[in-house]
Parts: sequence; C-alpha cells; structure tokens
Amino acid sequence: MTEKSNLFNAIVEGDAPTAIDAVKSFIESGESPQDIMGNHLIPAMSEVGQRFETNEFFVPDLLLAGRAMQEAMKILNPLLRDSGVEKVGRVVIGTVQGDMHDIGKNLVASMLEGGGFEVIDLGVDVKPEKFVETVKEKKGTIVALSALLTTTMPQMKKVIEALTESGIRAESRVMIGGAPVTQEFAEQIGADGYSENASAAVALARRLSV
Ligand code: B12
Repeated sequence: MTEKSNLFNAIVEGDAPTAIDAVKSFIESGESPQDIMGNHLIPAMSEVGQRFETNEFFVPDLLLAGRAMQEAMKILNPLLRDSGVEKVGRVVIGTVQGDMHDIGKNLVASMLEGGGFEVIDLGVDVKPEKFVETVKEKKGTIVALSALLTTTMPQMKKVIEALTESGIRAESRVMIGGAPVTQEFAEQIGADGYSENASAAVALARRLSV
C-alpha cells in the first residue's frame, strides 16, 4: 500500500492514529501542508461524503472520519499558520446560523491561513450580528460563509442584509461556499464570490482583497 492511500484510507476509515503517522511521514518527506490537504485529506472527506450519500456509511462513520481529519489537521494547522510570510488580508469565517457542519469550513480556514490570511473563525451556528460585529472591528475584512444544508442557505443572504443595514456592506467582501451552494446562488444573493473548494477559496480571497 502506498503512503498516499494509507492516509486517504485512514481518514475514510476513521483511524486517527494511522492518519497522524501518515501525515508526519509526509511532512518528513517534504510534502507541503497545502499539498497534504489538497491531495489526501480533502479527497478522503469527499469520499466519506459520497459513501454517506450511497448509504454505505452512517453517522458514526462520519463522526469517526471527521475526528481523524481533525487530528490530522492539529499537526498541519501550526505549519499552515507559519507558512504565510506576511499577512495578505483578514478573513472572518463561520458556518451560518442553524448549521453545525464544520469540516469543510475548517479546511477552508486552514487553507486561508496557509495562504497568508489572518483568519478569525467564529465556529458554527453563527448569527448574522456576530459576523457584522467582527467586520466592524477592522476595515476590509472578508466575510467567508459556509452552509451545508439547503435550509440554512438563506442565512447567507441574511448576513449580507445585516452588513447592508449596518452600513458596512460597501467596505466588506463576502465569499460563500459549501456543498449545496453555487455560483448562481452567490449572484442571486449578491455575494462577491463563490468557490467550490478550499484551494480555490484562497485564490478567491486574494482576488477579493485587492
Ligand atoms: C459529515 C456530515 C454531517 C456531520 C457533520 C460533522 C461536522 N463536524 O461537520 C453530522 C453527522 C453532524 C451531520 C449532521 C446533519 N446532517 Co449532514 N452531512 C455530512 C456529509 C456526509 C459530509 C459533509 C462534509 O463534511 N463533507 C466534506 C467537506 C470537506 O466538504 P464540504 O463541507 O462540502 O466543504 C468543501 C466545499 O463545499 C467548500 N466549502 C465549504 N465551506 C465553504 C465556505 C467558503 C467560504 C468557501 C469559499 C468554500 C467552502 O470547501 C470545502 C473543502 O473543499 C454531508 C453529505 C455531503 N456529501 O456533503 C451531509 C449532509 C450535508 N447532511 C445533511 C443533513 C440532512 C444533516 C442533518 C439534518 C441530519 C439529521 N437528520 O440530523 C444534521 C444537521 C445538523 C445541523 N443542524 O447542521 C444533508 C443535507 C441535505 C440538504 N439538502 O440540506 C447532507 C447533504 C446528507 C444527505 N444527502 O442527506 N452531517
């Protein structure tokens, strides 16, 4: 078995100790934290999602895979934080109100940190006012919203409305993502950008911060 499939399988199977060892050995062999995430961890979580969709996996499998992923990220996060030489911008990220999914949001946050952004992670189930409060602290902050439920997607529009009502919409930038979110939806609610995955989110944030 190759190391790549070792890490991929460890995440899919929710085997945290093997995932940790595999991540360490990738770091030792010189693979960048961004590549470890993009080439192994994200594809593994996508596989977990697909297996759930096809009833091959159930909630306990998801939780185990999510935990293995978090353990792997604990090793990568400090490296990602240190890899950006100079901060290129500030992002406040969170999963919108009513939504508890955070695996994808956490990946985006880590990739943004690795891409040189200062990231303020508000967690899950975040109220629109909380985003507004954090944006007010500093001009030019990018708001990154995640939603995994079709029922919570309208909350993204609520955040944009709250920014408008507070008079800070013009000076902020809003990017959105999550499995059910599309470019079309982003345009519909007046978001400034959408990206499909964590790697593309970094390029998008860079575009929005110029
Ligand atoms: C894992 C999971 C859970 C876990 C969450 C654990 C956690 N800590 O996050 C648990 C078991 C807790 C869970 C609970 C529920 N879940 Co759930 N869950 C999933 C599952 C299988 C995978 C999601 C995931 O983590 N994917 C892997 C990550 C890496 O992908 P991602 O999140 O899409 O993120 C990527 C991109 O979208 C993007 N991205 C994400 N966020 C952002 C943000 C920005 C700004 C940008 C630019 C990009 C971006 O980048 C990420 C990395 O590339 C999905 C199915 C699926 N295929 O999506 C169902 C799914 C989302 N869940 C679903 C449901 C219904 C629920 C529950 C309501 C179940 C229930 N009956 O209780 C609850 C809801 C609880 C709540 N209030 O939120 C449905 C939603 C259906 C719908 N149409 O809305 C899905 C689609 C499953 C299904 N087919 O039924 N779930």
